[in-house]
Parts: sequence; C-alpha cells; structure tokens
Amino acid sequence: MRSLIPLFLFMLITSCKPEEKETNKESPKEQEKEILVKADGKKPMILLADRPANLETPLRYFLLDITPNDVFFVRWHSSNMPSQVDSNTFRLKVGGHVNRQLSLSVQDLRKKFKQYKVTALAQCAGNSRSFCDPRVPGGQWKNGAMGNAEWTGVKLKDILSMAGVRTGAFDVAFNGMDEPPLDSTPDFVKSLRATHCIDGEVIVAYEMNGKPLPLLNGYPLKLIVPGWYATYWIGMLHEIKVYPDTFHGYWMQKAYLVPKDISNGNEKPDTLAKNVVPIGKMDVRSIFVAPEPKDTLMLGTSTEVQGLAMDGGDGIANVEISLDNCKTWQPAKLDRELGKYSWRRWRYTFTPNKKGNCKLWVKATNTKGETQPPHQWNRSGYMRNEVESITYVVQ
Ligand SMILES: Nc1nc2c(c(=O)[nH]1)N[C@H]1C(S)=C(S)[C@@H](COP(=O)(O)O)O[C@H]1N2
Ligand SMILES: [Mo]
Repeated sequence: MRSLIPLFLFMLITSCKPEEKETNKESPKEQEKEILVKADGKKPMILLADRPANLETPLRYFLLDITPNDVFFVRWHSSNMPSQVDSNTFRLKVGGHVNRQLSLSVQDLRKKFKQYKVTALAQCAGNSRSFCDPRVPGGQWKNGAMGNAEWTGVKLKDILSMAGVRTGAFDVAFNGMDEPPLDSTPDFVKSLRATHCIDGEVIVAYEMNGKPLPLLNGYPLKLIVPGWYATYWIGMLHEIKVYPDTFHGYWMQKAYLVPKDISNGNEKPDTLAKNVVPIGKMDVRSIFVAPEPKDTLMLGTSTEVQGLAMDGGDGIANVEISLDNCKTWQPAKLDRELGKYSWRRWRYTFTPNKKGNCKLWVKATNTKGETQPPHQWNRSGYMRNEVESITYVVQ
C-alpha cells in the first residue's frame, strides 16, 4: 500500500525563534524562523519539508547521549512511501550475483541470525548545510540532521553469506520501499563495495534504541553503515542486490558527490573541482550544544560549555577550545567513549572575564591526526566540518 504521507500527520505547533540579540556571525540562517511540527510518533521537531517528511532534531536533545526515537531526525527523498508496513507480509529480498535468492521476514532475521548491537551516529551528509557561506541549495539543516542510537539487528555479512555471494561480486545495492512519485526522479538506491559489506561492521537493524524503528525512520529495517554518512543508511530496506561490476544509479553517479583529491570535501565557488566521487566516511567535526547563543552568561561566573565531537570511527583524540580567534587552543574534557561509532561529548569550563560579546571556537582531532579545517565549502554543502564558533552575550 502506497500513499502520500498525508499532511495531517503534521500538526503545526508554533513558529518560533525568539529574537536574538546577537547570533553567530558564521550562521546567518540561525536568525530565520523555526517552524515546529508534530509528526506521527514524534515530538515537535523543526520542519524542513513536509512532502516528503524532513524533520530536524531541536538542539537541546543533544544534551542526551542517545537520541530518543521520538525526536530522531527524519530525511526522505521521495514523498511516495508506504503509510504503513505490515510486518507479516514484509520481505527483504536478496538477489543478483548470489547462489541463492533470499526472501526474509523480520522474524527470519530475528530467529535465523545472530543478533548484534552497535551504538552509532547517523549524520546526514548535508547536516549543517545552512551555515555554508556562500549558501548552497538543498535542505537548510542546522546541526540537527543527526542522531546517536543503539541499533540492533544482524550483520549484513551473515545475510550475504546465507545467499552465497558469487566470486567477482563488486557492488551491493540497497533499495527501500519508498518510490519516486512520478518517473521524474530516479528511485533512491545506494550502493556499497562488496568488500565493505562483508567487513562485519554493516548491520541490517530491526530495532533502534531497543524498540522497532519508527515508520518515519525506516520501519521495519534500516541499513546501518557505522562511520559513514547516513545517505547510505537505507530505511524500509527491502531489496539487496549484488552486482559483479559497478552499480550504476543516479544517487551514486550523479548525486551525493564530493570533490576528490581535495581534503575535507572542500572546493571554491569560483574553481569547482573537476573530479568528484561518492561521499563515504564521516569527517571529524565538533559542535556546540549548550549553552545556546540565546542564553546569557554572567561575568565572573564559571560556566560549563559542552558539545559533541564525531568522526568516521577512528575515535576522537582531543577537542580544543579557542577564545582568541583560533590563535591558541585549550583542551576540553572528554566524557567516556560510548563506542567508536558514537559521538563523544566534550565539556569546557570557562569564566567570562569581560562583559559584552564573547566568542568561542571548537576543534576536534581524531586518533589519526585528522582535524577540522578553518574553512570548508563545496557546491552541495556536504560533509560540513569547518571549525565552529559560537557567540555569547556576557552580562
Ligand atoms: N529508503 C530510503 N532510505 C534513506 C533515504 C531515503 O530517502 N529513502 N534517505 C537517506 C538519507 S540522505 C538520510 S540522511 C537518512 C536519514 O535517516 P532518518 O530518516 O532515519 O533520520 O536516511 C537515508 N536512507
Ligand atoms: Mo542525508
């Protein structure tokens, strides 16, 4: 059964964003109005689009290490997705360059395979795009197009081994139950190299934070690709197809591409990169979570500033804070690691010593020594990871 997710699923809550005295200069979009909506099974979230549902997590939920299902961000490309999925008739089909075609129910996955759990950060490749300068087209996300969850399911490698991947397998493509409304846009299908699919890290999840996935996050099955941008995390996954050669599809060849040969997906508006490649592993980055710019800091009062740092799974080695325009850096404290694919919380205690505007910068470095560039931009606003700043008012 296919139908447009009806508009009435969304209840307009409020159009809010209190006037801000001072906002982050690097974040002009911060000043724009936020529209909160309540979608089925969700708390009020920031609306980016309603057909299809694109909802952003309000920043304050990032005070939690695990993002609750009912505020986990939502991002669909096509408005033509099932408004419900019957788990009794649902089947995951596995085919292509394999010895045995499979048709698996969720029960089959639960009973016939070993169960695994992984805590992993799902981050949209376009997260924080609204801060790009100059602006770029696409969903104008702030920092809330991500979420950290515990995923339960089976290893993709075990499913593929049951199907018996034939020698020479090169790519594996993943398709969800959503379809383009017209023939105007190609079906959203993503692929990974076969070698990646059998490395034991990729999971087909039937639970998110110990519960079945919300429909809007891809019930009943979602592909979890730890350390990789969420564009690969196909929801409502119902087809896995193995290819003996390169998978050719619009969403691999034409979209979700970033400059090659230039670090951190960086290019310049006037000299665009000629070579582009599909997005992959997440870049190292960090964000501020609290206090928010609207909160006032008090002169001489120590304040704990906190935020999150993440990378593609190598692990955060350190997070540093600068109070002098990135000239000198001081270490922030890291909370305990929640798993190598999880985000990592950092905290920094600081006491403002003068009134007025006060600006802080944050920069993370991973165990491979990869760190954040002072500036990052590409034509699609992907993989944004430039050093972030925040401006507070001290009274
Ligand atoms: N079937 C399907 N899976 C999909 C998408 C989609 O449009 N259809 N969007 C992808 C993108 S770009 C992102 S960022 C994540 C978002 O996952 P979420 O909606 O659970 O937050 O789903 C990915 N998986
Ligand atoms: Mo995305």
